[in-house]
Amino acid sequence: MSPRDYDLEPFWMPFTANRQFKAAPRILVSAKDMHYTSEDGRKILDSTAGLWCVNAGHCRDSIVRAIKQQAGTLDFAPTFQMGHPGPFRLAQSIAQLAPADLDHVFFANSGSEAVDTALKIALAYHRIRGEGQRTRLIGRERAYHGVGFGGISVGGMTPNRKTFGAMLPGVDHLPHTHNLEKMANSRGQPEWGAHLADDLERIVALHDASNIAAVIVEPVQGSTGVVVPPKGYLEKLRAICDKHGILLIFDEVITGFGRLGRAFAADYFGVVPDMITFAKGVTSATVPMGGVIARKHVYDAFMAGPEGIELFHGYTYSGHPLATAAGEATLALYHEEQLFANAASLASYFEDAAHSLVGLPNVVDVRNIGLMAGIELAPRGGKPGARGYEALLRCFEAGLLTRTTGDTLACSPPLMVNKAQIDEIFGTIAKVIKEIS
Ligand code: PXG
Repeated sequence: MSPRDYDLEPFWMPFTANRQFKAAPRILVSAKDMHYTSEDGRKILDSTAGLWCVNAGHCRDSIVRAIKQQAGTLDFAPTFQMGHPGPFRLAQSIAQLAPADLDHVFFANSGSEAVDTALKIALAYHRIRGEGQRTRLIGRERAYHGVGFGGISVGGMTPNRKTFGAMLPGVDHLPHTHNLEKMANSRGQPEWGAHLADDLERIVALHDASNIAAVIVEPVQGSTGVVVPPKGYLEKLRAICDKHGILLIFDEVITGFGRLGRAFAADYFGVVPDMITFAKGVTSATVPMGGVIARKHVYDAFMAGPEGIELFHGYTYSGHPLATAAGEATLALYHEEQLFANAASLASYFEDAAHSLVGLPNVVDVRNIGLMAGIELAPRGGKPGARGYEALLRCFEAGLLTRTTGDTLACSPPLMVNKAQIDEIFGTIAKVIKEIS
């Protein structure tokens, strides 16, 4: 192991058991295509695209070139009452990629900011149209919408909420759709569960639709461990929102940019939301970026309002030159290498490989869609998460980067993955599952 020239202590690590990690660190020092290199010189296969974000693969030449070029040409320019070509160009490319009339893009710097932006647009949209009493927001149990106060308020992952006070008022949650009895080991969308969307009618009846601004859901829940929507569920949500004038927001921070083999999950499921939030894959994670894609009627409502600044919202780095350059190069690479089509063509191979784990010790569920799979292990008595965490550590020792949430392992490789690498991912996981008790 190379000697470290830095101290591990000052960095307060996010979503990490700091003391545990610093006692036995796992340090990555470089990456190329499908692999990381660890500080002890081992090649680690990346089965999670970093954190569900390196969709194009690591350190791709054309993206690296574009960022370098941009850094030496225009490092920063304001986008408040000023402009530079980057965000205009990238917004056009994203609008072309997005379905239907999702054709205007607001830029942020992360998924959390994208979510807060979408929730704020929803509130302001109703107000500018004279329905300012529509202030209630509806999220879902087990949802992850980032870590801003908006995102944790509509989110539904208990540990992310429980220590942070009262959060936003006026939020309701739909039930989550995961049910082991009804859907264990489903391949793709479960047959059972569309009726869970009807709970939205219950919430509408409770508050009256005239008070509800928006519903936000991840089309496929990622962070909670890959929960795939039941057949017909998203269609129902869309229909109920339409009936009551409620905006539907798809949080596509994970599902966007090819994860399901199409540009967006909205394409895959054939359901058009009023807004899509995105981040991660837009730049293949090379430079932080997020944003919101809004349908024409949403943007137009603001443009029909009073002259002057239509939306008092934005970030210093909305449309940052390095991010927009990275975004342009990333979208070009997705197109040149047909990476979404590669994901689509490998989805059934990936599904078979994931489901080969069914029946191994402690595997209680395997679920998948596109290039996402969740492998749920039974929790050890009295120690939820312990078995999953051990699996994560053992996979890393065996040369595989994976993710765990509780006792569920999640796989979401870069879209350039091939069959041999898919075999290696699930082969390593199978070996580790057999080893641990
Ligand atoms: N929405 C969704 C659906 C997400 O998955 C965010 C918003 C927030 O994005 P930022 O860029 O603010 O982190 C996310 C992020 C994991 C994991 O391992 C998932 C995320 C982030 C880090 C780890 O499940 N999702």
